[in-house]
Amino acid sequence: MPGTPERIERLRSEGLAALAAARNESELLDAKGRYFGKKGAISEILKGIGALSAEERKAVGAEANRARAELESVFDERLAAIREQERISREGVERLDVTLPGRREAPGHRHPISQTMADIISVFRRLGFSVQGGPDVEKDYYNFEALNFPPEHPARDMQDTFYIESEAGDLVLRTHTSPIQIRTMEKTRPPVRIIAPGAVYRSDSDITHSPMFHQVEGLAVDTGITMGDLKGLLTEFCRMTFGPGKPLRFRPSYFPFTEPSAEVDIQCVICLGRGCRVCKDSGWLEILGAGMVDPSVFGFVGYDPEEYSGFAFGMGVERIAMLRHGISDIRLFFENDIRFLSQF
Ligand code: FA5
Repeated sequence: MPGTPERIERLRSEGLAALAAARNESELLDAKGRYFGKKGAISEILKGIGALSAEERKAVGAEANRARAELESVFDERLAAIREQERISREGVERLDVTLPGRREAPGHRHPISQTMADIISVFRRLGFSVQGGPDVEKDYYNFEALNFPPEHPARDMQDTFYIESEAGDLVLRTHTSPIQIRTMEKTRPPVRIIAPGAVYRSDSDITHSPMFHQVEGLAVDTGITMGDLKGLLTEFCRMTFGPGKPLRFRPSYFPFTEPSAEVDIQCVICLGRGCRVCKDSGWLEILGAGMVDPSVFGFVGYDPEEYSGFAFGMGVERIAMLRHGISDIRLFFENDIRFLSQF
């Protein structure tokens, strides 16, 4: 029978249907024989191709070869599936090769920042502090105003703020964890001893600054609290976190919500104080800001500054992790490179 593209198409689809319908190996071989085996209809067409005109020969040849290749590949798949089915019904089970090596699950672990955060929290828990939380999207009032940053105050520029569009125009991504000081004092009376860990956001990026990073805030308010208590606590924290003998220094500083204010630096672990690009040649890396709670902050929460005093601090978790592990670029923490993360 002459080969036309229409006939080849019909044989191709009949052949596919016969392969799909075959229930065992012999029905499969039968379908092959009829359609594309040595004496099958498509092979016959190819054999008779010499009788066609050059143009027809090309079209019919290409079509028939394509159909035969497709049928052969479906045949191979069906044959493998039918043989496996027959083997399973013969042996009753799927084959289990107990000599193959096992596939071990790679156990994960916590991210180095989460580990450092958990360690910081554990140190302060042991020192009698409880843990508080607060929202990442914060009201201007809590992030700035109640912390004694009046609107338009130049100190607001110390923190490169991400503003959130809102009707009242009063939302920001919190630039520090200090708003939790206000939220805590609004709902509790002294004595207060809390820490507040969490993510904070600033438009800031280089080897020691990340646009999203973590802080742990601390606040203690009671009668008779002094700067000596603050220094003692932070010195003990550093001893517990970095081990004894790690040089640290208190430096005078300024924050609108503490007076007096200080910053604490730890000797740079990368250069051991000699000066490098991580510590900007100073030999020190700043880990936290701190100070005695400014009496005007107590005014916002209704605490009597004549009766109570307190200290507060806010530490950078990434900086502490960098110092503990000798890491020279903060951005490594956020690149999710498993070769880096699996070292911790
Ligand atoms: C503050 O954020 C104050 N809220 C800290 C504070 C709390 C002072 C309570 C007084 C009382 P500062 O902007 O310096 O301060 O940030 C605190 C720490 O966060 C820094 O010492 C540093 O360790 C870390 N830090 C600041 N910016 C970044 C950043 N972009 N990336 C990573 N760490 C940062």
